[in-house]
Amino acid sequence: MKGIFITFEGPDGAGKTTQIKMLGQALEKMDKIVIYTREPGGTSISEEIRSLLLNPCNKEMVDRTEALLYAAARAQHVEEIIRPAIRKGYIVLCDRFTDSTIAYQGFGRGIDIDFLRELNEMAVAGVFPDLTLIFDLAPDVGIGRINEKRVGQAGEGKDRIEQENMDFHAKVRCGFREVALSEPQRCKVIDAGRDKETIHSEVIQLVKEVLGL
Ligand code: Z5A
Repeated sequence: MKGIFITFEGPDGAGKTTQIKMLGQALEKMDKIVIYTREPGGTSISEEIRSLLLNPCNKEMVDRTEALLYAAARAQHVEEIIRPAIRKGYIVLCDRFTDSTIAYQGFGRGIDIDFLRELNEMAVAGVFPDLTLIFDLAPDVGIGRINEKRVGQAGEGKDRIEQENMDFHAKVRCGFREVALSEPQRCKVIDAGRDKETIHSEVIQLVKEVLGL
């Protein structure tokens, strides 16, 4: 039996991680096997690449290096975690995937979108999400949530991408909206400015449709 692959996308602080946990718990109560993973990351090689990408000391990283590193982390993640889990019939919940590359490196950094699409295709080698939930939120609200979350987390400052200015984050939000418009079958936009439970109800509804429940 083929599994289901669901990706969670959106600007920083949109509440993806929160909703993945809530959805995962609900699915586990239905006796589904759930794999939780994230990008960049999910494997030891990809987590090492993540450290390079998010380390605020790496200020000299050029945009092409950044794009290629996200793709390299993705290729490893797909082969080690995502493809095998789908083959086993599991439900894979992935915090960020290819659309983040289009939104951040394409719309945010200005790298050619067609080039990034080809790069994504090479990285995923045929593994595409069945459903993508795009959490839409004004960047100042998202960054505000992250700042609040950081209070009390000793030693954790903003990462390299979070340190970008509001103009960058606004472009990223537009990027996600464009992705959603270009692939309405796969991508569902969720208003992430509402309370967690209301968002969770919408998420469950959309996921049940994909699962045929
Ligand atoms: N990136 C890229 O540029 N290109 C790529 O191809 C890929 C990624 C794959 C990964 O960072 C970074 O890499 C990311 C994009 C870039 N940018 N940055 N930085 P990450 O994985 O560390 O961070 P993230 O994915 O942006 O996650 P996040 O910032 O932690 O946000 P989140 O997961 O969407 O939100 P959350 O942790 O669930 O919630 C944040 C806070 O808000 C928390 O305190 C919650 O309790 C609270 N929250 C959640 N929902 C609500 C609601 N509904 N109301 C009020 N408060 C809420």
